[in-house]
Amino acid sequence: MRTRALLPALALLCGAFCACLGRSDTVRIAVAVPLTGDLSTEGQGIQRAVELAVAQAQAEKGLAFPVEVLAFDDRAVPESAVKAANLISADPRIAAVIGHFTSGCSIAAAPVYAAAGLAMISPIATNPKLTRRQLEPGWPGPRNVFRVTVTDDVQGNLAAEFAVRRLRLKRFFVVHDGTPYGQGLAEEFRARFKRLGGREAGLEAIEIGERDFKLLLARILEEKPDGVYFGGVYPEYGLLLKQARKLGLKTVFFSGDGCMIDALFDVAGDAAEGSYFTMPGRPLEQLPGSERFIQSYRESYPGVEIGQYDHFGYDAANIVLEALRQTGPVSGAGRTQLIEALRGIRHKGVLGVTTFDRKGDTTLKTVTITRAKGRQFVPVR
Ligand code: ABU
Repeated sequence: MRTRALLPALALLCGAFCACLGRSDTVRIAVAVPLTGDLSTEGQGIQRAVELAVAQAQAEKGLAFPVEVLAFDDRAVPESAVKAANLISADPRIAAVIGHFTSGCSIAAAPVYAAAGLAMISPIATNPKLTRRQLEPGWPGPRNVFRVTVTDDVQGNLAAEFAVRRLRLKRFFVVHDGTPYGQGLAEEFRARFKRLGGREAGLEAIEIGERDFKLLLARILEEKPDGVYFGGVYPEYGLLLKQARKLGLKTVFFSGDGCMIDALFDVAGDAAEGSYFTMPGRPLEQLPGSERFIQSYRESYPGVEIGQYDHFGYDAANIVLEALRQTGPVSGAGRTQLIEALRGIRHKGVLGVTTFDRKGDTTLKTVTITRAKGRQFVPVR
């Protein structure tokens, strides 16, 4: 299996808050996401959202101490994520990590942070294993992992129910990219689809970075399924859709949040039209807490489109800031205090009121189904 290319060194970028450098009570928040590579647009958006949350907190003087943001590039490669996690854990002034973006990176890095007693909040890594593992024996530290997104068991189940009950589809061909996210989501869909009486027309894995799906599509054409379910992210999915439509494959396509990203339309063009997606939560504009976020994001980053999942990063950062207001500045071994504060947090943010369950997962469980229409994702359920 090919993986995205590794950078020899991790890029360490200082956030915009250098005025606070040099003060001994300065608290650092790390944001560890893909800043280069295929998923860099999403990572950079989350970085901007975290920096916005911190800048607002400082401007509103809601904090008695300075906070700075340090950004680390994991390139969406688990090995790079572990390197970043080691660097982050070694800095005693980093109080918490917002990250990582992919489930593969998050799962790889989480035990490193646990061993250092460092809190991690993933904005959008959705594989259930990420948080479940910390309840198992042998976890190398405190239960330090949190996330603000609903998980793939909920997404996969809802997609299967919609496919069977609403779309009346009986035979699905399932494709995934072999990653913890893509394969995990596809497995959740398969299991529920079969329990609901659906039949599997085929199951195939592709590789990250794969660009030519001729052989796979020939097989799908031969099987004539009612639908294709894809577990993975948009760069590969966009090409799969494009090539499928070019070959005249008219079947229904369905995928998850990793494909429901505007950049899909840049890759797939009109071939994405009519395909279905699941996304955690509700579309940003429909969230009651979104107005201030949208306005301040646009003021701070004129001309920059708000990414599909930037507000997840924004809420994650505000949750860390709220916990820091309770604990005051933490560093080194004292960072575990922040984990305790996060466990009890009740944060009213853009996503709604976030609290965490015993596993560290958000108690917000809404999933929306959308359909691509005119290069937009239109909610259908
Ligand atoms: N949840 C979509 C993409 C991130 C992940 O790997 O989970």
